[in-house]
Amino acid sequence: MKYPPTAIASRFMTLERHIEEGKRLHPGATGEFSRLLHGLSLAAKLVWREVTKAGLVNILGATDRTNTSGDVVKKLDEFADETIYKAMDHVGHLCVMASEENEDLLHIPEQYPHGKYVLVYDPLDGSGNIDANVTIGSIFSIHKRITASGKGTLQDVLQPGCKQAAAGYVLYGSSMMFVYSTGQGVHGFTLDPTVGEFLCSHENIRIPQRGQIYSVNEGNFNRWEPAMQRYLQYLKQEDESTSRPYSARYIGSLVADVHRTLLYGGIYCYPGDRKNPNGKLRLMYENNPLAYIVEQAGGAASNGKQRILDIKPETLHQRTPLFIGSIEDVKLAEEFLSGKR
Ligand code: AHM
Ligand code: MG
Repeated sequence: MKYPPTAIASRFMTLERHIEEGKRLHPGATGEFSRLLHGLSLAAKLVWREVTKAGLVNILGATDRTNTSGDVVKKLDEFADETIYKAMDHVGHLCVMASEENEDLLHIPEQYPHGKYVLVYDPLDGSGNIDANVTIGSIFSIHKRITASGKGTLQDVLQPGCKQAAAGYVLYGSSMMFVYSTGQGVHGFTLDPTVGEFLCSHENIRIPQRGQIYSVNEGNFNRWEPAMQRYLQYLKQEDESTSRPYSARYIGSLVADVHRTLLYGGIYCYPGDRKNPNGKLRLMYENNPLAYIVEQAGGAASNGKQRILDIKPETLHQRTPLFIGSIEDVKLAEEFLSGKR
């Protein structure tokens, strides 16, 4: 044989194959979980198709506009919301869904079978950036249901992040990426648009123990509590022995900011402030799935006092502060916020 099999395998590891191989690590796996991930990757491609057209067609307008074919034009975030729901509602393995775009639970239509998993998603995070062609993303979280059968309930959805069975995000950037974890490390796939396949580009991502980048909306500085202000000032002080000052990077698209943090290390913060004591980001749709990913890569995620994944959610759209990234950076932030430094 001309090429050794392992070389070919690592070059052409598709997302589909990766999911299938992962299934073998779980002897009792029925394949339902794999089909969920396939469904999500298809939904992601459908969203990406519209995202890439965003500058070409009049898709950014109000929902009541009509496009040249006479279809009602949807905003991209509403399109993404509906696309993910419709790609997943008939798969047969979900009992209920919840989306950041919807106040209430999204039930599975009666005519389709109900399964044992719950899907929670943020269809298009950072959508405020669409008009400027800045990277945006989708985030997803999968839990196993708690109730026995039939329609899923709020109880199935409101589980702490540590109970997630899988989580991931999709990045619509200069290329499109699908990053996911089922509790066996974090793996990143880049779409090859010429063949329509996600190919493994980032096997087993590990976040550096400590970084030199902080990412926060510093425009809110004067609203922060003094401890948070002191922490930021510390990061900006010059001290070669602790590699300070840190560099500042803030895209304002959570998925993109967290993705960079995952690869380069450092910390992303969305703290509480005088106006919004719990910050802006939502526990179920944003913080939990990203915390799961970053922990799986060897990092940490905290609300400043407590591990994000340990928080018991009380409501669907609850917000929490978020400090996420390299383990040492998150620990340092916690020390400042608890007044230990
Ligand atoms: P969204 O879900 O409505 O898009 O809001 C979340 C976004 C995140 O992507 C981003 O990190 C954050 O809001 C930016 O907020 P701010 O503009 O306050 O810095
Ligand atoms: Mg969001």
